Amino acid sequence: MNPTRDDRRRFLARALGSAGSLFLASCDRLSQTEWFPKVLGAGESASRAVAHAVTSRRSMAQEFSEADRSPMFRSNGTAEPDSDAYRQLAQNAFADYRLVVDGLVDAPASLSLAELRALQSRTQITRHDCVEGWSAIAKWKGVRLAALLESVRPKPGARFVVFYCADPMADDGTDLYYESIDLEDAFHPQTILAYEMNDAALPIANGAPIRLRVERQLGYKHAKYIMRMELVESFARIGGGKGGYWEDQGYQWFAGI
Ligand SMILES: Nc1nc2c(c(=O)[nH]1)N[C@H]1C(S)=C(S)[C@@H](COP(=O)(O)O)O[C@H]1N2
Ligand SMILES: [Mo]
Repeated sequence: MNPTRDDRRRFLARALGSAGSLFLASCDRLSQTEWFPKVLGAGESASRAVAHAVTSRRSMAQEFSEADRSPMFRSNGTAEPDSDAYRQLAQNAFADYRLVVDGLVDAPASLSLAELRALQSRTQITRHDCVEGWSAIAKWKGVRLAALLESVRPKPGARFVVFYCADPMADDGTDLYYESIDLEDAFHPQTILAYEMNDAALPIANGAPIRLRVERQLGYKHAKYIMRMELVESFARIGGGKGGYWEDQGYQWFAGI
C-alpha cells in the first residue's frame, strides 16, 4: 500500500521534530562547553591563566603581625542592610540568626552562631584590597569553610558555593548582594566565615554576624551579612548569571590577587 499524503506529513513532522530537538540540544551543549565560555569569559580565563602562572591558587596569602594592623578599617558598600528581617536579627544580637546551607549537599543544615563557633576556627591577620583603591589590615577569626563544608557533605556535582546576603542593592528592597567562589577557594585553609574582627564580635558595618574572608581574592568577593550558602554546579541561572552582584555589572568573577 502506498502511503497517503497524511501518512507522509506525519512522518515528516516526526522526522523534523526529532531533528529539531537534536539540533536544539546540540546548541545547548555547545553553549555550555565551547564558544560560550570562550567568547564571554575571554577576560576571565586570561586573568585566571595569569594568576596560575604567577602563583599557585593553593599558596597562602601573606599574613601580618598585630603591629601591622591598620588603625582604621573602613566599611565599604553596605554599612547596614536596609531590611526589616535583618534589623530584627540585629536587635536581638543575632540570637535568632541561622545560616542555611543547602543545594548539592547530602546533609543540608541551618546553623546558629553558637553552632558555627563550635566548628574548627582559624585566626589570621590579612590585608583586604578593594578595587576602589584602598587596602587595610585586620585580624579575623571565623569558622574554616572547609570544616563547615565537610559537615554538610557536598555531592559530587557541586562546583561552586554561592553566598546570599541580607542587603538589598535596589531601593525597592530587591536585588540582594550575592557572591560565589569555586571549591578550590572554598577549601583553601585561609577561607573562613569570620564572626570576629580585631578580637571583638564582627561589627554590623563589616558584615555581622558573618562575612566571608577569601584571602586570595579582591574585596568584593568577601560577602558580608551571609544568610545562606548554596552549593551548585553552575551559577548560570542565579541573579544575572555571572556569579555575583558586581560580576553582573561587569566585574571579573575570578578576582585573584
Ligand atoms: N553583602 C555585601 N557584601 C559586600 C559588600 C556589600 O556591599 N554587601 N561590599 C564588598 C566590597 S566592594 C568590599 S571592598 C568589602 C568591604 O568590606 P568592609 O565593609 O568590611 O570594608 O565587602 C564586600 N562585601
Ligand atoms: Mo570593594
